[in-house]
Amino acid sequence: MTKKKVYRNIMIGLSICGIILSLLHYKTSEKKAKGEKEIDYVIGVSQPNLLEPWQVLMYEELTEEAAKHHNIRVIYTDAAHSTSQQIEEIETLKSYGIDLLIVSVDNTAAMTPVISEIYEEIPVIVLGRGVEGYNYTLYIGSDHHFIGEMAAEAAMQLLGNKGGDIIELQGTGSALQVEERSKGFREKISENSAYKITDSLVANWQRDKAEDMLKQLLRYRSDPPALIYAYNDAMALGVRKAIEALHLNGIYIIGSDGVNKPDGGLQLVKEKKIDTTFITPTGGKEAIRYAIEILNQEAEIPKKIIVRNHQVTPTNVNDYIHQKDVSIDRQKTKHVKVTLGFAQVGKESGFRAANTSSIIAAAKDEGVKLILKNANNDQEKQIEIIRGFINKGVDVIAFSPKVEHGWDEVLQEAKDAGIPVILSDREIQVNDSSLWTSFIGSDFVEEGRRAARWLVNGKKVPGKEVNIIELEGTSNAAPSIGRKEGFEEVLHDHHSYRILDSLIGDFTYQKGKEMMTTALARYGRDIDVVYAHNDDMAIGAIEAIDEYGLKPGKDIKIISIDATKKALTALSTGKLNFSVECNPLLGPQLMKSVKDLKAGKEIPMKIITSERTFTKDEAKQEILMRHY
Ligand code: GYE
Repeated sequence: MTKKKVYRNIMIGLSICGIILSLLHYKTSEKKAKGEKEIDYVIGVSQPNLLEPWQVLMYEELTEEAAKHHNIRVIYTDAAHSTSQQIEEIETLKSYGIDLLIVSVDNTAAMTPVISEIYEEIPVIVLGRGVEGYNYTLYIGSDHHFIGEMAAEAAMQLLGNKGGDIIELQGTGSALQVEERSKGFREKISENSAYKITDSLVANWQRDKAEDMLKQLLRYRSDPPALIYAYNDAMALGVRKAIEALHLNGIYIIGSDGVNKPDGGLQLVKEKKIDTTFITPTGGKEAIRYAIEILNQEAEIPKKIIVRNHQVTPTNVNDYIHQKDVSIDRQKTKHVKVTLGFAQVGKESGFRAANTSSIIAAAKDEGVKLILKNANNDQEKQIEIIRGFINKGVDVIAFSPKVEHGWDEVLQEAKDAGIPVILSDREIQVNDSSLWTSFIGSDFVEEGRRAARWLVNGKKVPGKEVNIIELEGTSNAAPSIGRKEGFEEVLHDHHSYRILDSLIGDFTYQKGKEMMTTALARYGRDIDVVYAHNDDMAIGAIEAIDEYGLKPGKDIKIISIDATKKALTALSTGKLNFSVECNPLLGPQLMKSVKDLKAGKEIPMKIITSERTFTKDEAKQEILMRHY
């Protein structure tokens, strides 16, 4: 079929969809042939509907940002709440030859395989609402579990200890973010038995449907609920209309999205039609900016950008209504002058050495004044260093927290001093999540899952029972906790795999070797596999196995995390069997965030790095390019 016919069929296909909001009237080659402005890239956008105000805002942000970049053309599609139509439109966009897809989903289960498939051919940015797994280039959106927790805290503040009955009004029944939000809400609410979720309804994000369902539910209800939590502001407005129609009083309403438009969440809070809402950025502007970076193959692209949500109440609503654009525009923050105090956790591993080098090099490249001090794996020392930065009055503080707990006091001091804090490579647990501004690092639970998936997929170890020795990192450190959780989560469904023993190797070569020697003395040839939370402990274990008289990589399989060069070398020689990457090169992203912060921009709540895994053959290729 000639290109002309393909083009004609696509045009027919697209017009059948009947929902195209803007369509290319030329092919790039034809455009170039006519000598008109160069179009470097064609980007496809697939939205599940343009009925929700939040999706409309996403479209507006996408189009506004796209208009600034004259070397791209964007095709927008709107599936009008039909999953089958959204799938059809994505196929059409693909057949048209787009260079990158930006997609927002409603039906996670149906859209995940479709996105996985197109991701095999072109980059995909998933926007606002997630999909299962990691088969996409970049996710930009909220942590929906976190939004659910915020809503629960707001509900408890509104109801007080008296508590009361709560109705939950969800968007759709088949969306990952609805499940995550409900889980976050219910987990937090269940902490106090005075609160009871009596009903959970699905109103498809629609105001009128919410109104009708609530009227039906409450019309004959003798005891109305104390509070209704609607997953978007449109449904929250429907709740308000139903309550007014039934002449009910005293029912609190919580919404979500915080769109600044007529009948949007901000106006509803201002007009006291709802009690509170949460700003849920659509990520539309960032999606276009990252799309161009991806297509230009610029610097490292993260795997996930988790935007920050803000609670809006009658006391702060005007601040948000009049808020200026806080989205990040690198062109404007490039030359910002800033001083960063970095409290490095220690020098315990190859990862750490590469991480420190990356931070120093990136500060130099970005013109950031860096004061880097090393705590030598001592939390008290790290707190002292942070206090020193506060007293010095640096612009931003960043640190790699040795462990998850014990930071509330010193971070409160930083907050009181007006100094934002960025967590580098490890997260923390604090009572007030506003004590830290952003986290840049890995998904440790996924790293643990990847290690276990390699082990259980395919018969890596002969025999029925597989006995595993786990070498854990520093106790109570986020990577140790997450890697253990993810590994055990996968093993949970494979009963022939069991962890014989877990020993603390503290992420160091020396302790890793000592612990492996202890394990060999205890279990000897019963050991089939070693799962090491990092390479340094794995290398120590390899030596201990050698000295014991067994062959590492053969008699005992070894899995490790970090994928530093020494691990890749052991992998290529067969002494290690599988390596999960944990990216230490956080410097460039950290410096961009530091400058954006100083420029008054809002940086993401979390930036999760993109990471791979390596088998023996893949290691041989990677080693040629590795400098750490
Ligand atoms: O895996 C290990 C280092 O915090 C992710 O700490 C980092 C971990 C890394 O000692 O090698």
